[in-house]
Amino acid sequence: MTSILYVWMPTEKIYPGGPIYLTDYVHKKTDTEQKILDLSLIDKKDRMKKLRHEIDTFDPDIIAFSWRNIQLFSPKQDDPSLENAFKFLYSQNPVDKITAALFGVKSILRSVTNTQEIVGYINKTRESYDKKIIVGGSAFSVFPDQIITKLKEGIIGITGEGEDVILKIIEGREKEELLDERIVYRKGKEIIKGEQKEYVKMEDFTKLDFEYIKETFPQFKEYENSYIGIQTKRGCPYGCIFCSYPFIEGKRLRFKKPDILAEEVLTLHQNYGIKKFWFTDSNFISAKKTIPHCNEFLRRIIEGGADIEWGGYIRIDFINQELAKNMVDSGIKHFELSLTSGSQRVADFMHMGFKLKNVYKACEMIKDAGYNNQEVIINYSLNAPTETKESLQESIDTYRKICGYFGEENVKPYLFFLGIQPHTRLEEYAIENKMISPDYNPLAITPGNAKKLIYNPPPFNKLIARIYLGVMKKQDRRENIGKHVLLELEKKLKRP
Ligand code: B12
Ligand code: SF4
Repeated sequence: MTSILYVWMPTEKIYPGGPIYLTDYVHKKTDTEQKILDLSLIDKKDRMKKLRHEIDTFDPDIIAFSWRNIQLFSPKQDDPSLENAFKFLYSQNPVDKITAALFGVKSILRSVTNTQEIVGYINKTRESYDKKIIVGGSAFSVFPDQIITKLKEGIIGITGEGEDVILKIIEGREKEELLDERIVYRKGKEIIKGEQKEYVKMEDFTKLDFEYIKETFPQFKEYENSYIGIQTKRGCPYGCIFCSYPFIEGKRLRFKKPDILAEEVLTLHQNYGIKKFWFTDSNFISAKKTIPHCNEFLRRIIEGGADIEWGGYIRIDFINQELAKNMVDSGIKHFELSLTSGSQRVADFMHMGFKLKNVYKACEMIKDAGYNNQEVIINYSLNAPTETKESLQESIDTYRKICGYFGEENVKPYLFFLGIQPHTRLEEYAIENKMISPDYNPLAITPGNAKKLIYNPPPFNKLIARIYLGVMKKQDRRENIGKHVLLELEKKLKRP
């Protein structure tokens, strides 16, 4: 009988959905013995010792490292890294600049050290373990070329979904026989990649076996009060220029059956007391085709009488009245509208594929559905490609219009800057416009590089950064940073 040890690489505590889905799938198709070890829950100083101990006692035939995050900083409004990056780059106060530089060095060190730590676990394991090592997870999926070159030769990386490729590895197929999957491996300096011929058939997934999961993952109980990730579908048919999700999951939508999904939520709620769920799809509601599926899933949760709270990335431009009602009644935590820009022209340039008039119609539906004062978050990336003074004003106008539906006190514009990621059209655009060089290293975290990879070009870079820093200085405005930045920006734009 084959055995696999899955190792969830240390990151800020988050439910290890990837390895859990993999173990459940493998369990239903084979008699493989499996175990999940979550290194995030173990003190850093004890992690290597614990890993060695598990390898010695469990003696797995395959070690499957699951690596979720590599970019620990994020260009969003309440992340201290953004505030400090802006202070360092644009503050006119020399003391602020020095303090920010020190913070910057610290957060760069944190990111670099975390990456080195993770690469270290994999490569050190290789030194004393001569069976199969495989690596997957979303960090690997976004940066396969950069990561595989850091790992010892012979280790197999996998981009994207892992269910079927793991089955083939369990069957004993060698890397040369896996080129019909998205595998990545190294022969000296040469990187060899396979191409996935068939998606995993998500529509055939059966209900997760939680008793088995608790057995293979004894640390599961540590997550009972956290958001539990439920993936309802894979793929996103849109092509927003900054987004790498279609590269990770593919463009074709694949759905898990809604009755199975609802049963999973209800079982977790009723038998394990779970109250908080995150629908971890690239986008829970995206194209029109997703609407009937979302409706049936949410309706079944409501009928099951579950008192839960849920979140997820959603687009509302295609929702219908029934879905608006089901979202409200099933316990949506807040409406997070991923608009990116409130200017139709800029949204079109970014290939976002929505029409603002449909967003407004959807707001009306949500109101009519008995909306009960949840927060409405508008995700905005100010200073997006082709931004002008007029388009900035249009985003402010859109914010006001949405306030008109839900009340100013409930609407929170949430600001983040676009990050330039591999496998995106924005990366190509930035190279074409000489913002980054064609041979840039997306993982080199130097202050110069970080500045380039956060998309905030002139002429609005300083203006927006300084307005943001001004707002951050006032404690009472930190509650709704985005709103105050927009209002200040409007004042500045109106000045002759
Ligand atoms: C949902 C989501 C969130 C939710 C998570 C909610 C929750 N409770 O789970 C929220 C909004 C909170 C979030 C936050 C963050 N996220 Co996020 N998130 C996602 C998203 C959309 C889906 C992740 C997911 O859970 N998928 C479902 C599970 C089942 O899939 P999976 O883990 O990928 O596993 C599959 C495969 O990867 C593979 N696999 C996994 N492990 C292994 C191992 C082996 C050996 C093999 C063969 C295969 C394999 O098989 C699995 C099943 O098919 C992805 C983008 C995407 N489309 O993947 C970004 C993503 C994972 N997030 C990312 C980041 C950076 C973050 C943040 C750090 C952002 C920030 N700075 O705040 C935080 C970190 C939070 C934390 N504590 O760790 C990055 C990670 C990569 C990177 N660039 O570093 C991604 C890829 C987005 C991106 N393109 O940059 N996120
Ligand atoms: S931003 Fe959302 S809608 Fe656009 S491609 Fe990414 S997941 Fe799809």
